[in-house]
Amino acid sequence: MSRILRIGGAQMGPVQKAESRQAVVARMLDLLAQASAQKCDLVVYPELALTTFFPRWYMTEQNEVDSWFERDMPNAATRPLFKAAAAARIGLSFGYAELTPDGRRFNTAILADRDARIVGKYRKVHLPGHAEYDSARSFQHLEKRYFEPGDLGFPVWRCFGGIVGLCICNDRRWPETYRVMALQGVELIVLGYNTPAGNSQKAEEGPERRRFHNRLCLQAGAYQNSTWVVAVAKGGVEDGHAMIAGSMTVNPDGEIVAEAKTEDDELIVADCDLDATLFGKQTVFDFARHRRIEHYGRITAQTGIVRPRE
Ligand code: CDT
Repeated sequence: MSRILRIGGAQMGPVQKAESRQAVVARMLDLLAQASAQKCDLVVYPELALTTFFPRWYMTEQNEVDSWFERDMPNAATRPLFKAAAAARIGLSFGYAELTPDGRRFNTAILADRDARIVGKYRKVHLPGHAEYDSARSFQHLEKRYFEPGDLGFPVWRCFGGIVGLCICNDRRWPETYRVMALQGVELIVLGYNTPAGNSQKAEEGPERRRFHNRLCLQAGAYQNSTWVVAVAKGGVEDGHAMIAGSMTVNPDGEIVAEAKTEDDELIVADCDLDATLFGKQTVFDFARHRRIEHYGRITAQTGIVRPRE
């Protein structure tokens, strides 16, 4: 049986601070309608899709912080999206800020099947940035202030006839992210991202270098783990802060097969043959034959660098 999934990467243009969840969901519904017209099986939206990228704003009032979080999923604002996806028989993935009943806060993404049932949840493990206001930076990135690191690891799920995993934004820069999922046989990794167009600590680093790093990580992650990767951005300028956009789908050979042309709401569509992951997994990246775990202990035994003694 063919395992070709048509996947829509639903890049979103900027979401301003003042934009309501309802207005954002209306845009997401429009992208879903485009995906449906193109017969997509799954549509993937960005990280923190429902709001602006609020971790760039320093906040001290917990009420204000919590206004960016969702207590339930689906909820009143997102229910129309789940309903429309179920009616169109299209799977969904998107990111949002999650506030749990016991008061924990995570940067979260969900995967829903064709009945719009949530079958997978992932909480971002690699939180970038800092926890306190940093006047040395040209702008803030306060994910370590507003979220705790994900506590669910890197699970994968049998869904859409294949094995699917999620990660979020900065996770894509870390080879461990892909490898832990690949060790569970992952065939498709979907992720959303909000990447600033500049480096707050290095003025000379602009959008071109940032787009290069984006492609470098996604293409290497796909190739080295023989998996499809669908990476979907929020782009454009949010309240004066530019982001790189550049959503793409990468095949298990590490080649880009679809790429966004704009920095706005834009659907990129690719047919992803999950069987195309098999060759790499059975040859160069046949983990069972070639991995040498006796030499990898440091990967889990230490976090920072330990240099040899002088
Ligand atoms: N949202 C998010 O994780 N952004 C980070 C910024 C870090 S800058 C290297 C990212 O990896 O794009």
